[in-house]
Amino acid sequence: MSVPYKIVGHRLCPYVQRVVIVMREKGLAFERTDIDLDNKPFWLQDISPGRQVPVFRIGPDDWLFESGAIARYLDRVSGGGLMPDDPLAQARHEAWMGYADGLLSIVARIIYRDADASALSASMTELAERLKTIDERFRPRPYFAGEAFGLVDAVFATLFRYFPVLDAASDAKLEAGLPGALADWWTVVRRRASVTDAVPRTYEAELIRFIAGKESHAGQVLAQLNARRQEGRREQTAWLRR
Ligand SMILES: N[C@@H](CCC(=O)N[C@@H](CS)C(=O)NCC(=O)O)C(=O)O
Repeated sequence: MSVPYKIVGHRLCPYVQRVVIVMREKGLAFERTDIDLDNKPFWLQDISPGRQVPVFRIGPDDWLFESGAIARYLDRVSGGGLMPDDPLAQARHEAWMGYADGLLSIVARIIYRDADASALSASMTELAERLKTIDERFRPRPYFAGEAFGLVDAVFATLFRYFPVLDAASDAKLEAGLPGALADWWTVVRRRASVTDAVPRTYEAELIRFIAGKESHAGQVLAQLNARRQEGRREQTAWLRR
């Protein structure tokens, strides 16, 4: 009897999304269990040495960790196509995925650590500058991988998905300010089924609530925004009942 592929993840985690996007692109069936990272199940340590997600079951009691390793493995065992065959092109894609990880670290700094408006603004500026660098040196044509969607597109998609929410927390606007080629790429990729299916329908609202629970400046701004929205909804309901 074959054992289904299983992903242990978290509803909002960008690394989990990479694996899910690959599974969807390949049309592979899987089961997904999302866990609470503030209250990790005891069994996580048995299957994930760093107690992180994603973890991926490839067979009975056989688990893989690290999103990059999982994604590349899945691509190889299902006929390839998401990474270039040429070693040099492959190395360049690896390098840009590493660059995307650097941008995700800046996003994490915004969510968890930037304590005031000026720290937030500096991080947003850094993100905008790095996006400009991507546009200049690794311009999508029309995908980052060329004619076909690839793993590097999946990785960048999980990063770009943060922008509307970060923009709501700051005066700087990443999404509206995207350089032309990146804006065109994002318009297409954000609607791709594998990308939309990698997160819950309520992703944006959940992300806002998640960040609003943090003590960072972005957290405080989004908590106020949430409170205003709730107040607006209460007033609307009261008006409808009057
Ligand atoms: N390098 C890892 C990073 C995974 C990661 O940072 N996962 C986060 C959730 S997005 C996590 O499990 N955090 C819990 C923790 O570090 O304790 C990968 O690519 O799989």
